[in-house]
Amino acid sequence: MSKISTLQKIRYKYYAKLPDEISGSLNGIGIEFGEGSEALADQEEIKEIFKLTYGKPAAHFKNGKNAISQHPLNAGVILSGGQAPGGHNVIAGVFDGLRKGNPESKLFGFLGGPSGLIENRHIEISSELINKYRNTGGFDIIGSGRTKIETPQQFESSLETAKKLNLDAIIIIGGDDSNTNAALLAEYFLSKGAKTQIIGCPKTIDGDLKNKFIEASFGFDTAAKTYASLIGNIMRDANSAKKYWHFIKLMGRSASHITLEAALQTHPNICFISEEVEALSLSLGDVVNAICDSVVKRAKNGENFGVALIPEGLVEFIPEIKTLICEINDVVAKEEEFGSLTSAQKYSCVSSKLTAASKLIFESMPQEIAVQMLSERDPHGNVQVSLIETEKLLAGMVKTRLAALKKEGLYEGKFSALTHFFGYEGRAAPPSNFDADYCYSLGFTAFLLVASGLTGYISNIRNLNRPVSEWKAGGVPITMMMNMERRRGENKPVIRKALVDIKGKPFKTFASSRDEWSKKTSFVYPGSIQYFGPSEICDACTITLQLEHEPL
Ligand code: FBP
Repeated sequence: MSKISTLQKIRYKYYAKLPDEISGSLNGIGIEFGEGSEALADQEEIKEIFKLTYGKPAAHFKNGKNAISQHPLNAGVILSGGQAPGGHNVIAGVFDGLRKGNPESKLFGFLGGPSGLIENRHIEISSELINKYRNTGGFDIIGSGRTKIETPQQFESSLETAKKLNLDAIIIIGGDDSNTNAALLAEYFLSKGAKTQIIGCPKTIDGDLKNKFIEASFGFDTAAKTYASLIGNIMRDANSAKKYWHFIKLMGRSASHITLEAALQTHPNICFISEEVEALSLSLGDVVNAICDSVVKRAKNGENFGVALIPEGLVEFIPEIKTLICEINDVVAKEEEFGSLTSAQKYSCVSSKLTAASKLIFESMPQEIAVQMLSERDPHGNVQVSLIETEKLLAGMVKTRLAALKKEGLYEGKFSALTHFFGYEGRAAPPSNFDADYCYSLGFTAFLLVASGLTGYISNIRNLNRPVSEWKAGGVPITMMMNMERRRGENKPVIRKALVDIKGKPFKTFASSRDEWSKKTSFVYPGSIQYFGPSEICDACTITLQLEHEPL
């Protein structure tokens, strides 16, 4: 029996589309440059760090005089960080571009993320290999990893690998932190007189690598649609059985873009957007009360069921918990042996060193959740919010509060909660047509940037709410998206993360309906992603992207 699903076999044959301006002969593709660029903020400090790559102009490819080198090139590719649907198509786009430029060109894939470059673990990508991965989800063709290239030794080893493989370019497919790393590597290689150019590609399901230059990170479309489909199924079950409240936590790290998109698609009874929670300085008690309010009102209508969406980063945005997390970070950083302590020892060590206010919150949490807050930070210093079971914390607190309301005669319903966490269900899903085309275009554009001799740029496709034929391809200097931020006690240049803009159209659209949704069952069931059929269901982009393109 074949190990390949029928869908996968058929999807191999999907012909990923390119924007018209870059789909013809390479001889007919010209490049146009804008004016010199500036960083988003802290320009002087960033200029000082990126002496050789700072200030370059954004580039745009269009029909015109040939600007694309067609010499044989050797390139390497790295998948960095969490999986996002479409990564294989980025590699396919780079591969096809290289081969279109010159059949002698070679593409190497570094294994297991950036550590593959540092340790020179690689494979050569052949057309037989890439054909097995076209339009598929996952990063399994070469694997991914979260190693950050940061020590002088790691930079040197990366350079050694690039020299050994005689690399003209390395394409780094990653999120904000990985693309920051790409910019640092580009600067380092230039400073060493190395020929290897570095180009980034914007990846992350979280949707937080976007700004006025990057309209969306790839993978967001497929992942958000996958979660919306699952949430819709749960809603339909809830509306059939009419006996459970479902608390659904959704991936997305700090940003609530995924949760917001899922809410726009499915109309839940309750949905928190972390960025608003922070702006309004809501306490954990306020969050619990907001849920109870909906439960009580719906119970009065005889509807003892509902769905609440919770972004995974929520706890970081509740001011009192944010302070607690900062204090925990300080304790963990100062305790050298912290990693080797047992969970119980970690708990009492932290608890004994917190301020009175934080200690009160820490100790009032169920111990298993408090311990989740102590888990190791990721290599970029981020709290691993996916490991904190906020959905269980809230379901438990709501239950306790409702029991108190019942005693006071303010609530008469029945409350039974089920909890879910959706993240891994969507990160490696077969890419939607949007992501299949977008990723292929990003990869092909990365090749064009390499063949145009650029370094320290991120591949950039715009006009994404339009048909693919009208998309615009180009590149933006990574430093243009940077500012200085405090990371692990030091000021560092980083790409500014895009959180949900609570003045933006997607949030406002959600906010204008949520009161009604909280009382009245208004669920929408989007169903699963469609790959074949009418264009309005197969090719539509996310509601977020559509709304972001509309005037305010
Ligand atoms: P990236 O930022 O690397 O794209 O990862 C996204 C993400 O899926 C987050 O939503 C989530 O918090 C995190 O990865 C979980 O990562 P891991 O599986 O490595 O713990």
